[in-house]
Amino acid sequence: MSDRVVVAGAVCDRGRLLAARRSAPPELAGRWELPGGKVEPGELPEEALVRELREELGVEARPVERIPGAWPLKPGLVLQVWTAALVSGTPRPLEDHDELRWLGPDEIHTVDWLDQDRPAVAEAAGRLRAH
Ligand code: DCM
Repeated sequence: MSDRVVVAGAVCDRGRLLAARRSAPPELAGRWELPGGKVEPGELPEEALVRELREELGVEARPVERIPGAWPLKPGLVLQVWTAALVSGTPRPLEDHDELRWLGPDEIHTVDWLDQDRPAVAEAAGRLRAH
């Protein structure tokens, strides 16, 4: 059986990347991540990303492109990441997070990212710098 996918968004706006601090579970609380969540059966990853960003942040976002790679989270669960553009709304920590921060390319390392998010964060930060 194939792995269940967790999809996360490298949400970019005006040259900055959105970081979200997890409020749960206890072993992940306080660490920073690219917001997202599990793809539901019958959903495309891009659809799941739009839904999760709407639920968690109260924004409309548009998936732009997949960041190559897939990072194992635990047995049967794998992380995939898309860059995403903010279409409307101002992100607020509605679910799962207790703080949000917009980070410029030189601020990427100022928060304690989840280990599994770091390769995609580095790639997204490089793309911010290039634009
Ligand atoms: N997860 C992660 N990195 C992200 C988003 C989620 O490692 N950027 C992990 C945390 C959980 C699982 O995926 O183990 C499901 O996420 P959630 O609890 O947000 O649905």
